[in-house]
Amino acid sequence: MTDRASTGAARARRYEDILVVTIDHPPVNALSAAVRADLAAAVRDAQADPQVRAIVLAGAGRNFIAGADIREFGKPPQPPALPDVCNQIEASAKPVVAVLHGAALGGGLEVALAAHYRIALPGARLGLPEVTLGLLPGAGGTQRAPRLMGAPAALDLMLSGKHLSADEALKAGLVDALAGESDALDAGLAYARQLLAMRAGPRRTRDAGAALADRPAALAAVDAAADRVAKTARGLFSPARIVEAVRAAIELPFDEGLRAERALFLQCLDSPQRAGLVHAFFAERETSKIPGLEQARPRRVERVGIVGGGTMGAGIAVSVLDAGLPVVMVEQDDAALERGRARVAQVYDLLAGKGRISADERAARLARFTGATGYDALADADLIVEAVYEDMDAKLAVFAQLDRVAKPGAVLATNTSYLDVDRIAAATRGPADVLGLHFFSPANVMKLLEVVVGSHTAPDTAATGFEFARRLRKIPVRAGVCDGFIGNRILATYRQAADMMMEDGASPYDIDAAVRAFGYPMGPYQMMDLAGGDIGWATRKRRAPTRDPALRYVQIADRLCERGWFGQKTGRGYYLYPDGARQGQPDPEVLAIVDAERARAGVSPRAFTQEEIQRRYLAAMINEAANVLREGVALRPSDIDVVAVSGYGFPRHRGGPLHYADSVGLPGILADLREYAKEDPAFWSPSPLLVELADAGRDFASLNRAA
Ligand code: 3H9
Repeated sequence: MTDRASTGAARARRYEDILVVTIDHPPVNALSAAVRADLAAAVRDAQADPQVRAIVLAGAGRNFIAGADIREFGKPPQPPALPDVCNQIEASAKPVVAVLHGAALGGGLEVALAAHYRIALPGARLGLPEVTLGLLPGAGGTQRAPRLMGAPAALDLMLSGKHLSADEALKAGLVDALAGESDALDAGLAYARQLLAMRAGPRRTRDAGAALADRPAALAAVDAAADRVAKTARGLFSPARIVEAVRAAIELPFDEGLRAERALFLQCLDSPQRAGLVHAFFAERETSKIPGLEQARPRRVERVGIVGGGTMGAGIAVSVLDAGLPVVMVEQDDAALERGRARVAQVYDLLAGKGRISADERAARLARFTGATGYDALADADLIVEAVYEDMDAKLAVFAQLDRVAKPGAVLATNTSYLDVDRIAAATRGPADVLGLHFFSPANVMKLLEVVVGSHTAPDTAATGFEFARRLRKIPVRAGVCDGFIGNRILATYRQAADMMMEDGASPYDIDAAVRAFGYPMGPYQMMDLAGGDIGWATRKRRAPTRDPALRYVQIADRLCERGWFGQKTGRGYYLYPDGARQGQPDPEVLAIVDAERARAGVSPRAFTQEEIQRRYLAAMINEAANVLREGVALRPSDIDVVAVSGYGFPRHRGGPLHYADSVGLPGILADLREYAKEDPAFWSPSPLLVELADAGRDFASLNRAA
């Protein structure tokens, strides 16, 4: 029986004396204005209805509630506000039970914390992940969670953004019971009936005190968290505010604590970091929406072949094995195959050693791995990834073999990081079956996967690439064919800008420090030392005959490589790594080489401020990103942002280079480029797309909306 009309976002229905309010707002029951209004009205009406003795809150579909509606942030607020709805739920004179299944996250968990009782179904995931969006739990979460689970556990939950399983939530004190039933409605009704039978009334979290009874210990946990955040949060805005809100939960009466939380929440909501992180959230979900591929059906992939057992091949193998698929690895001889197998086993040994996977899981994953030294072993593979070294002739030879052995309809992928996928495809009789799958190292860890669609790649081949990425839990980004695709092409440009600054007077250490100060975990020279300078050197030597003499070429990296200084693995590169240290030390000999190169190039060095280094680095990045977009190599600005954030360490809270460009304003970026172009027009020439957008008063985001 339906008791009241609503917009349908939350339905109220009475089962004898229990009112069940079901939040039904696909896809994830986010707390939109309509949901909040319906929820508030249902709880209010229930107070006055003598036939209702208890209230059950549940979610329709796959989740309880995934949180506040992220799409509403930054827009004018619409009543009722979520904190008020939560307070109203808590104030109910009739007991309220929340039944959690699927996601009970952020504002969703806060609704549950305001309820008087919580039960969780198997598979429920509970969390307060607001920190990942630059926010803090702003509907009472910072005040109620510590009252239930204690300050240390609540701080850990909110600062990490992690999800807890139903079991973990029970142990932590966040829920009262695990439901035996698999149906939320049945479970909620059964629990509410029990409460009524026991004459259990409302039990308000605001009055729960035991978990915070030891005030000095709780405050010590807050101080410790404040120290930790100061050391590790690298310029992030919301973590320190989360800590302060929890301090308020301990020091202030409940209502004052709520007010403190609200003030801190609004600071976060207004911060550019919140805008950047929310942009990154939606951008990641947008990458798989490819115009023209909506109708394409991915091909079935049950068996995967991998050619090459080096670092990349082995990492890809682990990623595929982790997804539950069998792998056949092909290497050229037994010794190379054994090394490949050992690399795969080593990853699992490490994971098992750290307790991340059980011994059984390790064994099961390795059991799905087989190796061979002949291509015929790939005859029944549905998808084959070539991961041999970066050389066109080597790749062509592999594809000629794959063309011979692969079954009809098998998808053939190359893991090249910059070579021409169309040329590789042309080595086969079926270029429609060929695409690039550019994994990032370590391939079993890095989320980004560039799906390179060649001029002959069939739509269902491309769709298979995206579906494969989804199974591997990667973030796929569509890229067109060009030298370096999206990520490496842009990287080459801003590295060149860094090299030019180095030759003009900034030390590699100044440049790294400026890039870290912007929010990157490491600077470009630290990164090069980590990756190994030899690979880039080999590429530069190969490309030397075709290099455009009109473009400036900085030779400092070559001078280091000629000495065998390839970075961490050789104990020195731009930095010194004495006794295998991972943290490098500045090297006076490198500075002397840089000086000598400046003299050789006829440059009189000048000083660079940290701000100038950052501006040039970003202007180069944004300008090349605009070219990549203009040429259609990337589909939309937000795809480039995803590549930079998930593959190249661009600080997530700044959203990505093009979101960042919009936030500082395109006219300013263009003015910088024009200024720098006076010194070197060939390198700094502004992208026509950037000029067009800036002149029209538009931003990159307007292109996202159009894509
Ligand atoms: C908060 O709660 C603040 C409060 O403390 C204070 C307020 C005062 N809103 O991820 P999926 C969309 S902050 C709007 O692909 P899955 C998503 O964009 C919030 N939309 O599915 C996508 O749309 P589309 C704290 C949302 O099954 C679709 O739903 N909560 C929201 O892989 C499917 O999403 C969080 O941070 C939302 N809250 O994963 C949780 N969530 O189809 C954020 C999702 O158009 N959400 N969408 O592309 C998640 O972590 C995952 O979406 C979830 C499902 C695990 C729930």
